[in-house]
Amino acid sequence: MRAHRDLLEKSDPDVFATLTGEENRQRLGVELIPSENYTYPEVLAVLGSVFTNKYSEGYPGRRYYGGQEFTDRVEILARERACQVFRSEHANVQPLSGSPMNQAVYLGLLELGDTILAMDLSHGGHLTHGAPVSHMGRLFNFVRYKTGATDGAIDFDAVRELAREHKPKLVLCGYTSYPRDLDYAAFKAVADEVGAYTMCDASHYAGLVAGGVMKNPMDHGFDVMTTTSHKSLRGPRGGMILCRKELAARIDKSVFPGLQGGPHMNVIAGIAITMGKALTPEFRDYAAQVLLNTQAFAGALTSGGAQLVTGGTDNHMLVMNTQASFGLDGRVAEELLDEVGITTNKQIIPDDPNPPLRPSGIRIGTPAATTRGMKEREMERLAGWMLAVLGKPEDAALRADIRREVEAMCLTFPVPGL
Ligand code: DSN
Repeated sequence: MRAHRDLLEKSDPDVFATLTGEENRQRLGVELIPSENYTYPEVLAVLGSVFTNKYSEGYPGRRYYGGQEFTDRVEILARERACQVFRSEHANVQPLSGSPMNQAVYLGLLELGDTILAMDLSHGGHLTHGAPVSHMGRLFNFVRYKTGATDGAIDFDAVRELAREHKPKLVLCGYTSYPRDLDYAAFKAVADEVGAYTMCDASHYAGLVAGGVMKNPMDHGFDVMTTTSHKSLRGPRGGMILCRKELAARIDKSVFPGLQGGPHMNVIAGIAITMGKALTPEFRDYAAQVLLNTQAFAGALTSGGAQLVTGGTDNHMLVMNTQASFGLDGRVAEELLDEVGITTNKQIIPDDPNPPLRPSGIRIGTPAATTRGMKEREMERLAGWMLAVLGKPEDAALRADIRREVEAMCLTFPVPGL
């Protein structure tokens, strides 16, 4: 690695400067975007390895190019380990990322124009769960369920009514901005009643499922679970589709040749490593600490007067209503926190009256900070700094002081791989 860096520094100092700049940003700031993490040094090693040189269209034992002895072996390792981690009968580890992963499921199991019942986007659903600006919103007919106004609970009588009325072919749960666990048995009962497939997009919290601290949709008879590999799982940027074996051929065909060409074998090697790590006791400890950290964060923020969507959290994230808490929209809050080295992201909240680029809230997540070894005490310090910054948006001197404190704390928690 050292030799590769030296070569880059000499041959392309402009790109090298962006790399070292980003390394410093990561080292000196706290990453609280709930979908981000610091991957394992071993994963960094295979991402920058000769696996990136290889075309491997097809699947192990059925490729369209020669020279597949080692790519076959590593893809089989990734698939077998993923099945073990999530107690699934089949795994496809080729999706290039989260959006094509979900698209491959819809296109593999449904006909164009079919109805999908999914979570309302402002209540936490993802773009690929039917946003009108996503191609999926044009190709399929999405009907949306919402979450309860105070505690965020899902009203399954209302979900069942929607299902009876619209007869979806797929009932989809999972989310990108919702701080609670899900009742998979209740979703499955609704889907069974109308003869629909069940699918969970667990991209955000799959690491907590793997670590045994959140429920696993595959334990509740779900047909399909999708997850990206780089969020709470700490892997490379990629996607996985887990499914029952009866659906395996349709899913595989939909990913390749239906939607994609050559898989990224360096990423698949990284997924194999990530799944191996997810099977260890250390990973269970990590997942448990992520939950302890979000709970400590939530407690400190609410006792300081902040308003959290649903009132708290069962997972790795918090959604703060910055408008109601501090009279600041999410964009301003994000920018103020950026100034002190605390990275969050602006976020729409349920039925947000404001537009997505100036929404009413921010998301806060603990997977990355937990990877650095931060615990409840650091979460409380971070919450205190956030309350101070957002409570006094006009105070630039305060932000300069807090930035120094954030940097000092960060230097005592090294980023893995740096
Ligand atoms: N961009 C991801 C997130 O931040 O939730 C989802 O794709």
